[in-house]
Amino acid sequence: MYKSQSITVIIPCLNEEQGIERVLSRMPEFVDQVIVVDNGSTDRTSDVARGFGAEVIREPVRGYGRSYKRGFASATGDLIVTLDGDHSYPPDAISYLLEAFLHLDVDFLNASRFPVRDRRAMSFKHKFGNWVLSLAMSMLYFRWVRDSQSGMWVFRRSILKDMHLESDGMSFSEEIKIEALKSARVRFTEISIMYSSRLGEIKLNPWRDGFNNLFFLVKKRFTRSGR
Ligand SMILES: Nc1nc2c(ncn2[C@@H]2O[C@H](COP(=O)(O)OP(=O)(O)OP(=O)(O)O)[C@@H](O)[C@H]2O)c(=O)[nH]1
Ligand SMILES: [Mg+2]
Repeated sequence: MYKSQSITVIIPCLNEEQGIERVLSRMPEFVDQVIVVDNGSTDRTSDVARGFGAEVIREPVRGYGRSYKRGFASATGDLIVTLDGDHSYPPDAISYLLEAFLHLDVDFLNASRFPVRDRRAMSFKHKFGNWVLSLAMSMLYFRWVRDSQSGMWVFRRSILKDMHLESDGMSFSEEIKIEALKSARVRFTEISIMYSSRLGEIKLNPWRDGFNNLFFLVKKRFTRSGR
């Protein structure tokens, strides 16, 4: 519990035995439920997560978005906090984000990785790609979004029932922000966190995922569900 709100943390993982150990060892004690959604990892991710007392959910179908939707269905907290299993997002920032969330009285808080302080954490190519995708989202939805691709968010679980989340892949991260931004009832804001280099092997394919995300953004904006 954090200031009378129960907290669920959800972490999607695909072969993150190294990262998940570091993330879970730093999980604050006030977190009530930790869910690790594993999509068929072939390493010790699930065993490590269970060893730390996390609920491990196996989702047979691959995909970042798919695993989040599976995790949401099992979440019980008033507030949901998300982050990657690769230890690039800081578990130490959870209390800072919750404090900001309650203080700013919002419904969806996006943890922005920008400005990137650790030079090793993100290549120029990734920074540029992120900038293009955030600019595209800002222009399409008439709202300045600094980090449309961040994987760390805090939101009220109750807002999920009005969201139309279709993406099963990496575009899920921008889709959930679009759904939050679009709703007049959801107060959305962003604050900056410290982002660092991932542990373990890279899963992202920058060109493929970058173009897919751009295409998804435009498609969602100009089809019925995106407006
Ligand atoms: N369950 C599940 N998790 C996934 C899948 N793909 C990626 N992930 C996890 O989702 C998180 C984000 O993926 P990353 O590969 O770190 O993507 P990224 O943060 O954009 O890229 P990096 O800069 O390489 O860290 C990590 O915890 C991955 O293990 C998937 O298909 N299923
Ligand atoms: Mg990552």
